[in-house]
Amino acid sequence: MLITQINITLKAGDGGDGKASFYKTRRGPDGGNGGRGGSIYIRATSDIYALSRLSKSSKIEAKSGQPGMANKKHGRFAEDLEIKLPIGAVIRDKNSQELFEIISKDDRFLLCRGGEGGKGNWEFRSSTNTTPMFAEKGSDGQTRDLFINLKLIADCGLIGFPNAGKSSLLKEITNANPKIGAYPFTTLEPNLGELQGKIIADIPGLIRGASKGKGLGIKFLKHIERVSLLFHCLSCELENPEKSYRQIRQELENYNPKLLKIPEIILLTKTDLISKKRVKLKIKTLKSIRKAILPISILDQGSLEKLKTCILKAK
Ligand SMILES: Nc1nc2c(ncn2[C@@H]2O[C@H](COP(=O)(O)OP(=O)(O)OP(=O)(O)O)[C@@H](O)[C@H]2O)c(=O)[nH]1
Ligand SMILES: [Mg+2]
Repeated sequence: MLITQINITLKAGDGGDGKASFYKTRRGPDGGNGGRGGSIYIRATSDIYALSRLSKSSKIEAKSGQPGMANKKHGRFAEDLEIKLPIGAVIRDKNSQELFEIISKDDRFLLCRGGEGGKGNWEFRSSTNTTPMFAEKGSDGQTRDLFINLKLIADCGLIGFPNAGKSSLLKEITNANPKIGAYPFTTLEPNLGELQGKIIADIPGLIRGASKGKGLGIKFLKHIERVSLLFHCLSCELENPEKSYRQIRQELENYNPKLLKIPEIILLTKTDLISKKRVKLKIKTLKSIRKAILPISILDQGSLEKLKTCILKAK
C-alpha cells in the first residue's frame, strides 16, 4: 500500500566517550579519543514506495562511536546511515518546524549529525598537568522527531470522476501498468507513468463531496498540487458533462483554490462509444466552459498521439 504520511524519529549515533587511563610502565596519560557517532543522511529515490517501507519503524538510530581505549587507541567512527525518501517528500521537524524537501533525484543531505567523540585524557596533558585524570564524554547524536508527507511530483495529472478512463489512458501512453476496471474506484492509490522523461500521475476518481471526505476523499489531491498541466477526464458516457466538470472543479477549489490556476485540458474520453455527431455536440457545449478540449479514445491511435504531444509540450 502506498503510504504518504508518517511520523518517525531519527537519531544519529552518540559520540564514543574519551578514555581516561595511564601507561602501566611509564607515568602519564594514554587514554584515546572516542569515535564519532553515525550521522543520518537523506537520499532521494524515484521509488514512491520508499516511504511505505519506512513506515514500519517508528524510530531509526545510527550506531554510536566506539569509546576511546588505553594506549592512545581511538574508538572507531560509527557508520553513517542513508535513508531513501521518494522525490516529493516534505520532511518537517516537529520541534524546530524546519522543513526539508526532496525535489530532485540527486538530492542528498545531512539530517541528523552524529555526536563527536570525547577526547581521551592523553589530549589533556600539559606542562602544568601531566597526569589529567579526566576524559571528555562523547556528545549526543542529533535526534529529530519528524513528520514526513509525500506529495508526488508529476509533470501532468489525470483527474476526473471514477470510471472516466484515466488509468486506461495512462496505460496507453506510458510504461505504467495500472489496474483497469469497468467499475468506479478501480484505482485506490495514485499510479505514475513516464513518457519520455515526463511523469504523469493518475489519481483515484473524485466525486462530489470529495473535499469533505466522500469517496476516497481528497487525500490524493495533494499529489497534483505541483503539476504544470491537468487533464480533466470527462467520459462521453456522461449525460451532462458540463455539470460533472463543474462539480469536480468545485471540489478542487474547496481543497485548494490554487488548483484552479493550473493549466487544464479537458479530455473527452471514450469517444468510440458514441457517434461522431454526438461527440461534436458535446465538444460544442464544453467549449463554452473551456477552450482546450481533446476528444480521445484508447481505440483511436491518432487521438493518443495528440495527447502525447500535449504532455511533451508542457513545461
Ligand atoms: N470503449 C472504451 N472504453 C474505455 C476507454 N477508456 C477506458 N475504457 C473503459 O472504461 C472503464 C474504466 O476505465 P479506467 O481506466 O479503469 O477508469 P478510471 O478513470 O481509471 O477509473 P477509477 O480508477 O475508478 O477512477 C474500463 O472498463 C475501461 O476498459 C475508451 O477509450 N473506450
Ligand atoms: Mg483508475
